Parts: sequence; C-alpha cells; structure tokens
Amino acid sequence: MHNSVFPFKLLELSVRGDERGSLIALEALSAQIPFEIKRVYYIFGTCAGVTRGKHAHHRLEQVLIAVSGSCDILLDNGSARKTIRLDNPAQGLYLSGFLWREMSNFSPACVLMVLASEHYDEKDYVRDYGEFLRLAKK
Ligand code: T46
Repeated sequence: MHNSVFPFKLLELSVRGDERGSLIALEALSAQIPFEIKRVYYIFGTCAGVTRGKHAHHRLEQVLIAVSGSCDILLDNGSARKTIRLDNPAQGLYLSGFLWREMSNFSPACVLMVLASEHYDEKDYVRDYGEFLRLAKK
C-alpha cells in the first residue's frame, strides 16, 4: 500500500523458513529497505500504558518492525490520522515523509526495531505539535 497523503508503505518482508524455524534478512538499498541504513535502534521493556514518539522528522526515512510482540503506530499528516498495528515480524512500516507519529499499546514482550536512514540528529525532530501543524500546512 502506498498513499501520497500519508507517506508510508507496509512492506512484506521475505521469510526464509525451513524445518528449524524462520529467518528474515534485511539489506540496505533493496526492495525491502529502500535506503542506506545508517542506524539501528530498538525499543523494548516499554511500561504499560506508555505512549512514545510524539514527534515528526524533517527528512529521516525509517522502517519499523515489531520483531516480537505488538504495538500501534499512530500517523498524523496534519489533517487526518491513521493507526497501523504492527504485530508481525515479517511486516515493516516504511515512513518517508513529514508525519507526526506516536507509538502505544505495546505488548509486554514488544521489541520494536527501527532501521534509519540517518545518524541520530535532534535537529531533525519536530517535537512540538503546534509547530508540526504549522509546517504540515505550508
Ligand atoms: C522515532 C520513533 C519510532 C539516541 O541517543 N539515539 C537514537 O538513535 C535515538 C532514537 C534516541 N536517542 C536518545 C534520545 C532520547 O534521550 O534516546 C532517548 C529516547 O529517544 P526518544 O524519546 O526520541 O524515543 P521515542 O521512542 O520517543 O522515538 C524514537 C525515535 O527517537 C524516533 O526517531 O521515529 O522512535
């Protein structure tokens, strides 16, 4: 699915399964990950009821994968909102545009792995929702 109003895509990741179990390999600049991976981080041990995120990025591209457990990703383009449930390690949520995002409803065992196109840079974040709305409507 690709949506120009909501710049995200749900990626189906190829699973290499055999009698021993499953393996997913992710390579940069492939159909699976359409950018050079400069950073990987993962979120785990999230306390019940917590909402994380609450920011937008100016230029960062990311793929979010719930490699264990599940969580909800709320996406907001400044005029509408959508919630995507991540509960499958063979599914990646590719975010490439100016979207406010919030992560919530983490299951206790959730590990949310994120592949990012840039090194960490606090200047790329918009953490104020009012500022986000102003920039999104430009
Ligand atoms: C995003 C969502 C999905 C670092 O030092 N390096 C890093 O690469 C990251 C991601 C974070 N940090 C520091 C900055 C904060 O002191 O770790 C602390 C927690 O980061 P933050 O509050 O931004 O975490 P989340 O879960 O709200 O958001 C993160 C990413 O920051 C963000 O880019 O899209 O996950």
